[in-house]
Amino acid sequence: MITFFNDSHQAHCPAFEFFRGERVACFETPARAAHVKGRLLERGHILRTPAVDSSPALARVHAAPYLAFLQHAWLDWLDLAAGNDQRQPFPSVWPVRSLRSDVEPVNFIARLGLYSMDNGSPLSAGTWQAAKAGADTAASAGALVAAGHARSAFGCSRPPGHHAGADFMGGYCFLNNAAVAAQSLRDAGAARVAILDVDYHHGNGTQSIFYRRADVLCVSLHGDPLTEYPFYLGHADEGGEGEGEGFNLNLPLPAGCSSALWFEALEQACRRISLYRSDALVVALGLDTFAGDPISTFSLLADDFSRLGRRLGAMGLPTVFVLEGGYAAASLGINAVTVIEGFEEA
Ligand code: Q9C
Ligand code: ZN
Repeated sequence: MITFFNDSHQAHCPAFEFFRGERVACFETPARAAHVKGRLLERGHILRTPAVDSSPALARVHAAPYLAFLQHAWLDWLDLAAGNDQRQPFPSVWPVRSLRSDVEPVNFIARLGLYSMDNGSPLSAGTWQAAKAGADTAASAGALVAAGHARSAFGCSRPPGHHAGADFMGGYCFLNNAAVAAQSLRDAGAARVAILDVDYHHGNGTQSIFYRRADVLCVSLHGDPLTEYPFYLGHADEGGEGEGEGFNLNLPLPAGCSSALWFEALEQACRRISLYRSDALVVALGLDTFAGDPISTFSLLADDFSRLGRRLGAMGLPTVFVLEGGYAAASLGINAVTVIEGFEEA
């Protein structure tokens, strides 16, 4: 499969995150994408450097003040104090319920809190460059498929995107690559686009971006937010609002559930997408459903990833894959490419 890949993903390389109150090494690492690249090359897939600028799509799915904040965040951080190039900024305060989020403070950490849903999205010097290059891979894959030059393409993006909303980062995500791919397809003429999110975690950012729109159907299967991140979105009763009513489908599954149950949910997801009769499909390809994932509780194995790919291929739709989570880095390349090759087999 034609894959868009940019080595500047490596520029996003924070040193640590918080996990159960402790500083731990980041789960979301440059090695992840390196493993996917290695496996793609090993299996003879074609890697291209993205040549499409995602800026127009980004402007349609993200808020301008958030994009401006993210683009300048590292330099603003450096301006705060000598030695900050050796430190990582983290938000420490958030505008919940009765607080105002319509006035952007001057204080950098307060602005970081305003534009974050959690403290789990560490920034580093090259975060903007990497995230923008990742969004470019999604826009390039969308443009290629929209032009009919290929039935499918893979935007091998890092950092991931599906927790990032119109005006916030979260869950290791900064720019919503799946939303960029869907918007790129729409802007190139697809009347209806479906997004299927198979990451272990609910794609809260993607859902919220398209929640009031009928032109992009969002379907997600994921660990039940009652017990799993992102906790505050992803329930079964979230069906969309206004014009978007009926165009969001969540299929939460109990933590620890079997692959058999997961595939039953996938069937429901595929049925909903078929009914929608979309012109294209975007797959938010998280591989943290893998049995060996260090932060998740589903049990998918290699054969399951192949079956997933074949089922997606059988949908018969022009399809763009974008990489999301998956933290068993050494297995990520094999698992991602197994889905891709299953798709091509179908
Ligand atoms: N820092 C994706 O799979 N973090 N994001 C838990 C606390 C939440 C996962 C650890 C996991 C987010 C794209
Ligand atoms: Zn995930």
